Amino acid sequence: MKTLLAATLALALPTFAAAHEYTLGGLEIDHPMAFETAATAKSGGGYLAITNTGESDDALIGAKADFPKVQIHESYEEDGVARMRHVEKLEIPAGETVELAPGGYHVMFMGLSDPFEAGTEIPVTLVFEKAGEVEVMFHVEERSGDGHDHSHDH
Ligand SMILES: [Cu+2]
Repeated sequence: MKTLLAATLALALPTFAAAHEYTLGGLEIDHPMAFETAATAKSGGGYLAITNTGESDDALIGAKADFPKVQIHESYEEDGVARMRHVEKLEIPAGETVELAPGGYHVMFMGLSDPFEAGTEIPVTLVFEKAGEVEVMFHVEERSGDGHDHSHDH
């Protein structure tokens, strides 16, 4: 069983590593991903880039996934301490790209019962103020080891 699983993962890896994107109206959603989490992690961050190729502004107003709580967050620093706050509405101005990346905006998946494992996918519905909803797959990727550690407690 273990061998079979390893073989399947190896076959699937090139696909997972490749960039993937989605479009919804004038919005282009590029490479939704999350990093694998520690076994005890109760939350994990999701990252992606959203480009508004349309003529009018839009906004990301939420995300839905199969976890007890999912919110759009913004990381910031206060007195040298890394903190996060819930963002009700993340503006995606016409003609601009907004990146959700470690250290900034992210989709926060909270109340995990199992850790995120590299090579798996998380289905997430992104909710936009005007364009509506779109389901995308967040690819779970390995941490490089020397990158930013975005794990944090709530
Ligand atoms: Cu967060």
